[in-house]
Amino acid sequence: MTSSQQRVDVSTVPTMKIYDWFNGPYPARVRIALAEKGLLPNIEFVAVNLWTGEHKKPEFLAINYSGTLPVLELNDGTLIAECTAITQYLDSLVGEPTLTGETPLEKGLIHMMTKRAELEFLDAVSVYFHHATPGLGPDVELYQNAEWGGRMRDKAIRGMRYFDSLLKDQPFVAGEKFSMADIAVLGGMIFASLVQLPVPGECLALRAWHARMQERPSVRAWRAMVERGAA
Ligand code: GTS
Repeated sequence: MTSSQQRVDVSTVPTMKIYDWFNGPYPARVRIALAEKGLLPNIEFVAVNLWTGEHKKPEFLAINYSGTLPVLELNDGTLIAECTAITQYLDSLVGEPTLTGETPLEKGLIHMMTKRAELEFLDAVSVYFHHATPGLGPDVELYQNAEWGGRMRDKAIRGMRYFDSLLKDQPFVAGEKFSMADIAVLGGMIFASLVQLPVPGECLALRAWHARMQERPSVRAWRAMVERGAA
């Protein structure tokens, strides 16, 4: 049986929980993936307040050892953390086309570019935020290293230039199709915008791709949820 034959109809998927924070960049990745897959109606969102450090309290660490958002909880209590893992699960569950690839080559390239989007861009912006800015505030940021944060800021800008160079020659981050890798770079753009880290002016291909992404119904749906606030 192929993976697409194992996928089920959205209407048969039981309600699942997502622990997240409404305007978080990593939560955005999963919210956009959910919208792409038509799964938003199946989700009960549980707000975990990052600004009060709820994600570092023992109650939440029991849900996710890493103390990060988002986390998916299935209706049998199974917990899946990490945006890539959650997206992989949702993608395998329902719907066409896939976000994580159909062929072995697509799967490999999408996985590589998603990891690269995290390592070279999104995670670097996150480290910059937590170390070289006030971050989530003194009660949550118990250790900061501004020098490391500054280096990660420079790394994130190099990452933007890298994705710009890639998008000069192809429409999407992993090639010809929209995928989880585009969503990961979008996460980086969302975080960069929140921390006022500008995209270099000469990154025209990255800017054009970003403008195109804003037209996707899934990205519009995510933005509408952010505008509605914590839910
Ligand atoms: N590798 C994790 C993933 O992919 O899920 C990273 C998740 C992550 O860093 N999430 C952020 C977090 O929990 C949420 S947000 O900043 O995007 O809203 N940060 C809190 C912290 O203290 O690190």
